[in-house]
Formats: sequence, C-alpha cells, structure tokens
Amino acid sequence: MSNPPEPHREVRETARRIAEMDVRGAAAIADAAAAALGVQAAESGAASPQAFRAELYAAARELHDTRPTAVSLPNALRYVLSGLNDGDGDVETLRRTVERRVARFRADLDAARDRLGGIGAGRFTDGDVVMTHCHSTDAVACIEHAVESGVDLEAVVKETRPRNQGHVTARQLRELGVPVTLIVDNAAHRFMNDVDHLLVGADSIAADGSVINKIGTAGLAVSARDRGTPIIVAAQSIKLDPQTLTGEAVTIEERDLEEVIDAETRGEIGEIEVANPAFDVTPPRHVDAIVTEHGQFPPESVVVLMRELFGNGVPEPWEKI
Ligand code: RUB
Repeated sequence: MSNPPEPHREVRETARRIAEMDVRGAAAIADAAAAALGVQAAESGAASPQAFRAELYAAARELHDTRPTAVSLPNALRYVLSGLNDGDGDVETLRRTVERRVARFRADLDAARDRLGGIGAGRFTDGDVVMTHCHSTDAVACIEHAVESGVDLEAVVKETRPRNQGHVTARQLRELGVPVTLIVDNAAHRFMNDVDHLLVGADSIAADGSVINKIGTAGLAVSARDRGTPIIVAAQSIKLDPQTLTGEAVTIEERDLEEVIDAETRGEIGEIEVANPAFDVTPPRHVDAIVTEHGQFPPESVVVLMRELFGNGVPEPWEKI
C-alpha cells in the first residue's frame, strides 16, 4: 500500500492548534476542522477523483487524531466527507461539493448555537444566579440570549483548573454586562446554596444521556443535586455521539502532566504519580435538561433525537487510507 498523501500545511497547522488547545471547546474544534478540510479541497492539485478523496481522507485523519473526546470533531469530518462517495463526479465537482458542505456546516453551527441559546434562555428569570464550569460557547449563548431579552442574571464562574477556561467565560460574561464572581473550583459546593442553576456545556453526549464534559462536571453535578440546584447542559446536536448507540464508550483524553505540576516542583515533592484526565462522565440521573437547537430533552430521551439525526450507521471515511 502506498503512503497516504501529505495533508496541506493549513491542515497540519489546524491540527497542531487543536492539539495544543489554541483552538479549544467542542464547537470551535469542529469549526476549525471543517474549515481546514475546505482549504485542503480548495487548494488540492489532485489529478483524479481517487487522488482527491485520498487527500481529503488523509487530512481528516490528521485532524481526527488530535483530541479524542469531543465528538463534534468526527461529526464535522463525517458531515463534510459524506459528499465524497464513489461516483460523485470529477475533481472539480468534488471540490465544489466539499466547499459547499464546509460552508453549510459552519453556518449551521452558528445557527444551532443561536437557536439553542434562545431555548436555554427560557430557563432563566430575573435575578437568577447561574454557576458555570469551564468555557462553553453553547452555555454562554443561553446567558447571552437571556440578557439580550432583558433578564438580569449574575454568574458564579469556576476558574476550572488546570487550564483556567473559566477566565474566558468570565471575560465573555462581563462583555455582556453580567456581574461575575470568579471562584476556585474547590469553592463550588460552598456557593451552591447561592445559585439557581448550574449551566455547563458538553464535549459528547452518549446514547444513554450521559454527559461528557470538562473534568469536574460530574462532581459538580452531585453537589448541585445535593442542594436541589437544576443542572442544565447546553449542547447542540453535533455533540451527540452516534457511536455510543452501539454501546461504544467515549474515550477520555489524558493531557500533559505538566498542566498539573511543573517538573521541578514535582521533583521537589518526591516520588508521586500525577494524573490529568481532561473530561469526566456525568450520569443522566444528575442532569435535568439537555438544551439543543431542536429543543430541550430529559437526558434519557436524547437517544430518540440521536437516532433521528444519525440513524444507525456511523461512517469513518478517514479510516479508508
Ligand atoms: C471545553 C469544554 C466545554 C465543551 C463545550 O474543554 O469542556 O464545556 O467543549 O464547549 P476544552 P462549546 O477546553 O478542554 O476543549 O459549547 O464551546 O462547544
């Protein structure tokens, strides 16, 4: 078998930016990956449809192998590549098909976030305090819509160690004029009595309604349950993981240990193990509602939407090379 074609440098650069978290968050990762496939298609010099497909599959594989947990990434690749089936025409036709699908995917992403934001906003009333974890564009969209329709909200924002994505959330909420209290992660339970909602995003949602999101979400949900605080997950439908329909488990990313502790400090402490799982799994019984662009669902019924959108087939065209 011949070597797979070398992806376009823009694809390599996008893959690097995703792997190193310059681009992060499930939706942004999907958007960047789709855009990179668009560049690969636009600038391809492939002489045959077969060569064009091979290039696109190789590019998709490079992007796919960057971060394992956010299902929005394979879902984006699947969506764009589904225009490349055998017998779909010459190189120019395939190029136009891919470009059209990339543009459509990216526009749908924005539209879905907007629609979801409008739906999620309906959960908030004047004077509510919302606790957030990590940074989720889908979650922020819910707050943004509420604020724009005149609802006064306040936020308790968890900083979210080890990467402090809470700072991004805090900045965006301040830009919306929302009063923000930034807290360390360990203070979350202490503040749970003072908040009316826990609002988080998702990297993947499994067929049984389990929510895979930034590490800490699962414990936070237990704390919220204990205090009777409703737990809302804002997640557009590209976060639904169709592979879990057949019982496959979601892979939890383990990141660089130096995100937790630098080598020097670690050495000073002595012989220790360090672990850095980036995500955890919140069981459906600890989630009140999953807010998508198609409406709100109790977690147990999200499987119906999943089957409607994906059927049972889950192609992985990047495996073809
Ligand atoms: C980000 C994270 C976010 C989801 C949803 O983790 O857990 O809650 O990705 O984000 P990381 P969005 O920073 O490791 O990528 O709603 O923007 O898709």
